[in-house]
Amino acid sequence: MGVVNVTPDSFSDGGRYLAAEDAVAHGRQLAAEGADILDIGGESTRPAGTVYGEGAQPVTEDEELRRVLPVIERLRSDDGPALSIDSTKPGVARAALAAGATIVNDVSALRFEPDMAGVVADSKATCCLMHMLGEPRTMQSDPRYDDVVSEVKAFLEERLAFATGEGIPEEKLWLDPGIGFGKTLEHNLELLRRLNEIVAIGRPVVVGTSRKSFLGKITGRVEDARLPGTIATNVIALERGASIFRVHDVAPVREALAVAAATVAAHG
Ligand code: HH2
Repeated sequence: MGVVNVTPDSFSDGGRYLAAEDAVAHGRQLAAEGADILDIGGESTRPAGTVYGEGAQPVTEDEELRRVLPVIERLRSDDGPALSIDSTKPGVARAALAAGATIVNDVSALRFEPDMAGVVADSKATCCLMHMLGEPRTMQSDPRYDDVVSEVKAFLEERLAFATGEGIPEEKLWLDPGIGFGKTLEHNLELLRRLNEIVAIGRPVVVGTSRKSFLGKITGRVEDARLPGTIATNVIALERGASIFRVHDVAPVREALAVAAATVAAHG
């Protein structure tokens, strides 16, 4: 899953693809690099905190639509990778699905807006349910868990039950532990180390480690220089059973995952 951020303030590439033509060109580049899915977002979830400054500013529905719709319409006409809308707003998801997206990536796991579940159910879209502690602006202020993996797992099981109860078929649901969303470095590492426990729920697991700050805490590298850490964590996630890898750098991660997958594949 390649990331297309049509935002001025995303943590690693904010402002780079804010113009629709730049975002479309970037999406085409990621498609050429082998992305199976393009995840298109018009609102950053960058948290507030010392390394982030103020955090991302909330975006109105109109502005979010103005950013993402032209990009979805043009990428759709390419007949390329499946398109995912990264949004928590039902109005944005509905319009994106009408324009050709087939996946809703809701980082609130259908919690922020009561209408979101119905939009997904009615459209028969696939939906990614992600764990987040609290909400983006506050999630990084002293997150605490007794056992992060059990708590994230219980949350995802509850959200899965909620989503199916709202009429979204289980086969349409993906789960994501939400790396970096209300987690310390240790929490993120523990979730990756024990990702098999999340995989055991029985739905495809999405992981998003790409360029995130916990990698910088280990390597000392800035966002653009976190590809080695991104590759290491995605390889571990694959070995632990993840199946969708949300990344900014599709070609190198895809290549690393092809080798990792060949290595772990069972034969005979
Ligand atoms: N991470 C980000 C955004 N959306 N969605 C899922 N399912 N999983 C993730 O880990 C995830 C996500 C944050 O990354 P990015 O889009 O690059 O930054 P920003 O939110 O600042 O736009």
